[in-house]
Amino acid sequence: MRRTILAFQPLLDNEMRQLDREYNVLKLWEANDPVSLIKKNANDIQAILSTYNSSGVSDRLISALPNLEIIAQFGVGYDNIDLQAAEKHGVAVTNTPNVLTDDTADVALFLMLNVARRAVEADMFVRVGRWHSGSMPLSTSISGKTVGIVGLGKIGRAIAMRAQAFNTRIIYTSRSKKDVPYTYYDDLGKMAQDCNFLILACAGGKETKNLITYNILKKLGSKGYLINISRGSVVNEEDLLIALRNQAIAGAGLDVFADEPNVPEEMIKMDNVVLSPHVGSATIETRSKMGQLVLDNLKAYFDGKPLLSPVRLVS
Ligand code: 8YV
Repeated sequence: MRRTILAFQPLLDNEMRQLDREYNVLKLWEANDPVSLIKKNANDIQAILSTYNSSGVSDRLISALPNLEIIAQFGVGYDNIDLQAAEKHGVAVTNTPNVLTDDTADVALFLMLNVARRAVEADMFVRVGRWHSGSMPLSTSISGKTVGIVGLGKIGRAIAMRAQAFNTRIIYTSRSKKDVPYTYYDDLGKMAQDCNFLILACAGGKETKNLITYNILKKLGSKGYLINISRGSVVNEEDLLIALRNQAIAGAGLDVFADEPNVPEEMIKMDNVVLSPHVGSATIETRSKMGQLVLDNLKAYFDGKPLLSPVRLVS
C-alpha cells in the first residue's frame, strides 16, 4: 500500500507525477476544506511536503498527526517549521540546499544592478516614449563599490563571487569568521557604515528577526542600498519604509517581504525600490531539482537509508 503524504503545494509536472505514482498524495491546495482533509486522514499521514509560502508546520499540526515520520521541505529555508516540535515527536526534517544556490545569488545581483542602474525605470522610460523628450536621470555605478553581505553561507558566498566579477570589494558579517579572502566584521552596524550595498543572505527565524532596524539603515546611509533575498522577517519593514521615505538610504531591492504576498502599499508606490515576488529559486531548472531532492529524501527515508539533506534538529 502506498504511504500517505500531505502536500502543501504541487511540484513541477515531472516530479509531481513521480510523487503521485509513489504516494497517496493529499493535495492541500485542491481541498475545499483543508482542516477536515487533515483530520480525516490524520492517522494515515506519514510525511509532509511543506513549502515556505504556505501554512507553517506547527507544533499543533505535528501533534495532530500521530504517525508522521518526516517533513520534507521544498526550499532551503525552514523557518516555517517548528523544529522543536519535530524533534519532540521524533520527526525527521529535510530541505533542499545547494540546488538553488546559484539562482538565488543571481537574484541578489539582478536586484543590485536593477536598483542602482535604474533598470526597471529605464525600461519604462523607453516604453512610455519619454526618451523623445530627454534623457533619463543618471544612475549609480556598481564598480568600485563595497558590498556587505550578511550571512556567508552557500548563497552568501555565491553572491560574493558574482559581485566580485563586477569589480566590487566584499566585506561580510556572519555567525563566525570564515576562511575567505573577504574582510570579516563582527559588528553589523560597522559593516553597514562601510558598505554601499548591504545584501541579506542569512537564514530567517528567531535569531535574525528584525536584524535590520532604522539604526542600521541609517548607518548604511543616503547613498547605500539594501538588497534582501533571505526572509522578510530579517528586516523591520516599518523601519525600512521610514528609511526609504526619508531617503535615509538610497534605495532597496527586495525579493522577500514580512507578510508575503502583501507588500506595503506605500512601498509599491516608491520609485527608489525594485520589487520581486520571492523568485530566488523560481526557475524551471531549479524548481525541478528541488522537487527531485524532495522525492529522493522521501525515498531514502522510507528505504531506511541516510537522508540526502537532513536538517539538524535543535539539540
Ligand atoms: C521557497 C525559499 O522555498 O528555498 C527557500 O528557502 O524561500 C524558496 O525557494 C520557494 O519559493 C517555494 O516556496
